[in-house]
Amino acid sequence: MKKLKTIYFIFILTVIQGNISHSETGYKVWLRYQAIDDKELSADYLKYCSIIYQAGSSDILSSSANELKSGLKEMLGAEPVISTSTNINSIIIGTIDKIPSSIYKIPDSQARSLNQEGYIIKNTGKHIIITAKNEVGVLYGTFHLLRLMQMKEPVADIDLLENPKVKLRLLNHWDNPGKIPEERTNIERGYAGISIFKWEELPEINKRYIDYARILSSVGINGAVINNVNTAKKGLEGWKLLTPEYLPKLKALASVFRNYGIKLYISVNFFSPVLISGTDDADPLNPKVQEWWRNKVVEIYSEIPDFGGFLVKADSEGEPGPIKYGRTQAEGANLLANALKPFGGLLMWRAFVYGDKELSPDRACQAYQVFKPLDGAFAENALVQIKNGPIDFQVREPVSPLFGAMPKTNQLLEMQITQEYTGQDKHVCYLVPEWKEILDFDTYAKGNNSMVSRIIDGSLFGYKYSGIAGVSNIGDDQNWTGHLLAQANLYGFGRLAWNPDLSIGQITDEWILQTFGNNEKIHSVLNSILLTSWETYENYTSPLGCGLMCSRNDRDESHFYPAPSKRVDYHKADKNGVGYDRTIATGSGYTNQYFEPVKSEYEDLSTCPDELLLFLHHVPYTYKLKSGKTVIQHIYDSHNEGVEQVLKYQAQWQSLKGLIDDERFEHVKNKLIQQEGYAREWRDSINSYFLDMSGIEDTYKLTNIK
Ligand code: GCW
Repeated sequence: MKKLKTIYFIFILTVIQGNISHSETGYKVWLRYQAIDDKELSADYLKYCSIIYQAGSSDILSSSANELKSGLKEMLGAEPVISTSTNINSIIIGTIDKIPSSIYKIPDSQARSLNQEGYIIKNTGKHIIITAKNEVGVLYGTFHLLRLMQMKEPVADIDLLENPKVKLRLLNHWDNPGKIPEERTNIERGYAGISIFKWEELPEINKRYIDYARILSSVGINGAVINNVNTAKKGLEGWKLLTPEYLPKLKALASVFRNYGIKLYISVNFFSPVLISGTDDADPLNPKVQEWWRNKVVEIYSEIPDFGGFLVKADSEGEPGPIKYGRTQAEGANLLANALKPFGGLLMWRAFVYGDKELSPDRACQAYQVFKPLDGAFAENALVQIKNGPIDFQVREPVSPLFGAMPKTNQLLEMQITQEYTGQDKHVCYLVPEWKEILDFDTYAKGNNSMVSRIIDGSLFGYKYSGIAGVSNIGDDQNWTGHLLAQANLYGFGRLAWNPDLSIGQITDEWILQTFGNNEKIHSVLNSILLTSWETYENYTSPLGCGLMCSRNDRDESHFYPAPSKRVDYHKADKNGVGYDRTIATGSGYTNQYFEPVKSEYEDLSTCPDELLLFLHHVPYTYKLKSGKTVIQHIYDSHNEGVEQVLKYQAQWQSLKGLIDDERFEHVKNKLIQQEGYAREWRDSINSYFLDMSGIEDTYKLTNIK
């Protein structure tokens, strides 16, 4: 009887759940490989996909074959067989030189247009061939084919050639190895649990490292800096990665990454010789210091021959640098770059410096003042890594004027995937639209069409090395990113790094289809939420480019709660007006760091874009925007609208009940409920602050807002 009851219960559950087969944690991210229920389509796929022919053998090729085997098994119900014959229909994977010419001869012109990581996917009628110059290209091609299948695209006529446009496509972890001092967190600015890198267990490999590498590789990321740029601040121990204790651990991680085309990089402390070996100083011009670095690098490469290189935060927020010895940032960078050079290693030197009393009192001006004069002084294997904006990953900032200002210096663009200032894991804030604006920004460094994307793909100045680095949002939460929808940021970052010209629409569609399937309703709701979420967050937190309205260290999460009264240095609000005057005429002169016509556009109040107005100008509250509204009314309205948008998201999401598995549905639902609370808090705090400051009432008053 009991058994019968159980069966009945299961039956009822199944009926209630309708077409939802199971719960999902989000662990698989976009690599879900859901069973394809369209019989015709799966029959089409099966024509080629029950057999894999592997031309050649290598670890990377095995990664491709394994991904195909598990992905196809889940999508089509049967694990493909590895065959040694090419006579039957199959998927063929291998580099161009290994593909039997009797099967297919890649036209020379095509082979020539492939770069080192590019690939070709070609359906010959009998075979789907995935080929490339190098095995890593085959792996990227494999992920591409699997992506198409997850999106239920036809493969019968597939004939494509893809090259990544950007050479260095990197994740930067701010994970802290070793003991974590009490006031620090395991991941600086991490909102998805603790680090996935288990240093106490390494060199033992856990499965999560492999899944991590699969996830990165599936979107084309080819390098990871696995520890925080803060390496010694307040007792942090990241600097210890250069000690012998850690080398076997690094080696183990590198061996996992290597199979997925990912290079291992680490952040190092500029004072390492002093910290580790007790040398008298760390002066870049001291031959003993130079020798120390050379030996250290030899030690690393003897164990990890494809080690990527170092990332350094120097003379910044307590991390030491060359200034102590009266040396320049370039002299500091070159010390390490020269040591890495014989092995092909790279040195990435961050431009995030501010606070030096000799520089302009306006923080936004400072990185340019320090780095611009050093153009041409950096070694050829050194890159200067520049945050997208001149301050610090605010929800809205102008593009850093350093882009385009150093034609003779390799540059990397640094963006933040982890949502330090954009809602952490509590707010949905899809950053692809923001990143796209940054990449599409025309610097005019060499006239029209000098977009940031062309600087970091190396084409504008013919850089030897260049690329994009994203501060990781990965942690050991089951879903990797804390907020499930933040997975879209990781996905979008990788896709944009691969090709900055991809459209927002394409990236978003790809992510939704792979992560939630092809139900039209789900698609339209997610599209609508994701594509407006950045604007929504901006609406209730930060009007008109007026950044850093947030708390420093109040309550649990810093940079999260509203604290406008503590940030007057940044927004300069007083009784008469608001905004930071950065003009040449009357302000800090920051606008002078741009090329024409951007310089004049920003300098002139009448042409300055509304969304950057308060970043660049100080105006009275009654100043009229291009929309016709006064600044103060815009502040009130946008903050009210922001909250309304969150309420709309809740209703939209609720309409998906029953269409998405319960676990993911409830997760997002709860996040949106939390978000509403925080959005209200922001709105009330900012609006009442500006009411107090300006003494001007909200004339429109959206009183319908509860
Ligand atoms: O603004 C700061 C962040 C710090 C970070 C720093 C940086 C790693 O709040 O947490 O430190 O930027 O980019 O170096």
